[in-house]
Amino acid sequence: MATETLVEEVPKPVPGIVKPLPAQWFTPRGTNAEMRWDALREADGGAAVGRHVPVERFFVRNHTSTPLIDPDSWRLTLFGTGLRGAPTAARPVGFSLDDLRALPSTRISALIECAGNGRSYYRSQQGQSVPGTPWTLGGIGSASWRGVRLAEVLRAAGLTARAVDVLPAGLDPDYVVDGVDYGPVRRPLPVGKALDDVLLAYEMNGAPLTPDHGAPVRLVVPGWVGVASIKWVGPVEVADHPLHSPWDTDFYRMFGPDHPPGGGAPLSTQVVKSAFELAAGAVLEAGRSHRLHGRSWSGAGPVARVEVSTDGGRTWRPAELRDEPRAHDWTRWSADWRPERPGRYELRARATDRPGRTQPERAVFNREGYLFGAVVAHPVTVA
Ligand SMILES: Nc1nc2c(c(=O)[nH]1)N[C@H]1C(S)=C(S)[C@@H](COP(=O)(O)O)O[C@H]1N2
Ligand SMILES: [Mo]
Repeated sequence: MATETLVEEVPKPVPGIVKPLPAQWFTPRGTNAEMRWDALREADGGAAVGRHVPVERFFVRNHTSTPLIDPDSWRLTLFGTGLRGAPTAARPVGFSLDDLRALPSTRISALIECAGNGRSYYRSQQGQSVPGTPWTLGGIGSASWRGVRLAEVLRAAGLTARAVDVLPAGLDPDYVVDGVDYGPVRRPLPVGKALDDVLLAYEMNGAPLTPDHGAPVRLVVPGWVGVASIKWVGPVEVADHPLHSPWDTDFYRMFGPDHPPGGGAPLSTQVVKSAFELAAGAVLEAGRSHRLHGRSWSGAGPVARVEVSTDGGRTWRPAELRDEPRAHDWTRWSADWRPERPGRYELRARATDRPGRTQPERAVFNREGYLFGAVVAHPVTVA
């Protein structure tokens, strides 16, 4: 009947993600939703998104699906040989959400960026085919996070000097591929990083975490690949010996001819990247001045400088930095461009971080297509 047709539900673009995913903000990618960079800046100089990406526009990377967890019965449970008395998983040290909120809180600004962000450019720029989610550059977002330092909770749980690894596990469904059950998403963190700057976050941009981003509590591991920032964290093993999971042995390491036999070290620090707040293939008017906007970031430290090329990489000029560069967050920048002649152009942005790492012309191939940090060619048409 006609009326039924009218109320027919539009299928959700990504099953397993709870929040709406409007097409003007997101590109669906399997179980994930990529942020559209052109959505950070409305057309014709309209309102821009600030340094932090609003929660409703933040990218989502789910191995399976977003679980709905009751915050009242939820517990963070710590156990293992790295804690005093070596509590077992069956009799762990438990913290409720109220317990965590009663501990001193900390607020940080930090990026979450998928290790596979930019993966599609291995194929489109380097002719190398890699499996996995074909992200462009939108597998990233910056937010303000509030929570309690993991260090605080580890100490309260009886951390000993012999602890070496911490293994937080998610409460989302087990990750199953081709009939192999890898168990819940979990990944070891060396105790040094765990004690340094890792947060158990319960707020994102000033509001309680939403289901898709890890409610009620997630890890935020500044500067590291996104998979370290375990969402929906529940059990945390703390051990006096190295811990492993498929996420540090099979996944999230570099394999291939340019890497050690058996694979490189588990991925940690993110590489330097840059992106324009512009759609690929955007059309710009000839004979007038345009202000190009973008953002650059690095897992290793603040951005030191950004250069922009509008002639396919032949000449470069400095972009104007619009933020005070900070570690673990992006720096916004702009550059003016007045293209006189219609035609196709390639824009490029190239950042250097304070430790001195500059985006290269090519990224080193690895079988899974992680850490694509090379300069990205951004096609536009001038008409
Ligand atoms: N429990 C759990 N934690 C997880 C994941 C997951 O699938 N399950 N995905 C990880 C990956 S690969 C990334 S990039 C980030 C994405 O965080 P976001 O969805 O809040 O953007 O969460 C990480 N934490
Ligand atoms: Mo990721």
